[in-house]
Amino acid sequence: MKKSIGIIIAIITSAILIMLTYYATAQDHMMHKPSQSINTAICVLGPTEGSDVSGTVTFTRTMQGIKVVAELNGLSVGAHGFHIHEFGDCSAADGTSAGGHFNPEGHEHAALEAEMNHVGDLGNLVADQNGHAHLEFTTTQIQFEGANSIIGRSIIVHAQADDLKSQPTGNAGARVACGTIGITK
Ligand SMILES: [Cu+2]
Ligand SMILES: [Zn+2]
Repeated sequence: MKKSIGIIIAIITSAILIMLTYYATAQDHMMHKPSQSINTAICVLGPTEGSDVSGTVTFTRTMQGIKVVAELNGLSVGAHGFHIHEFGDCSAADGTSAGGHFNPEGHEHAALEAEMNHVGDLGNLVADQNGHAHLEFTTTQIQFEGANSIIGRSIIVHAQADDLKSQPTGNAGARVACGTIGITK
């Protein structure tokens, strides 16, 4: 009788110890699990063949959407089409490896402000007399996750203005800069 009580106590003690160890391990995992969400991204753009255009575009998650800040140099004065293209591949000398406008929803090309457009339609950059363009806006059109995620895609800056209506590209001409969008720290 005494022996069996001893065995029962041993079993209960073991069970409690196993449970405590499991709980501590679970807590440890929860505390050290890295955040899955992406909060910032960057695109470093370089010139295509024969171009001098370069710059950066940063993306930051905010309560209102994703804030986009673009700084480009080496542009001709005036407006230049500014889009996210489907592929993050800038290997072709003329930037054509980046594919067409990022369009996961199958809409027509339009302005950034349009109700229906390509997810990649970011409108135009406008360069000053020094060839510098600065553009800032916040939008819910682009995402860091899901079907509309821009991570791993590219940004293309064009030689000419995007007219915001010609299909499928806004008639913005050659590609003068290309960069791949990547996650930042
Ligand atoms: Cu484009
Ligand atoms: Zn488009």
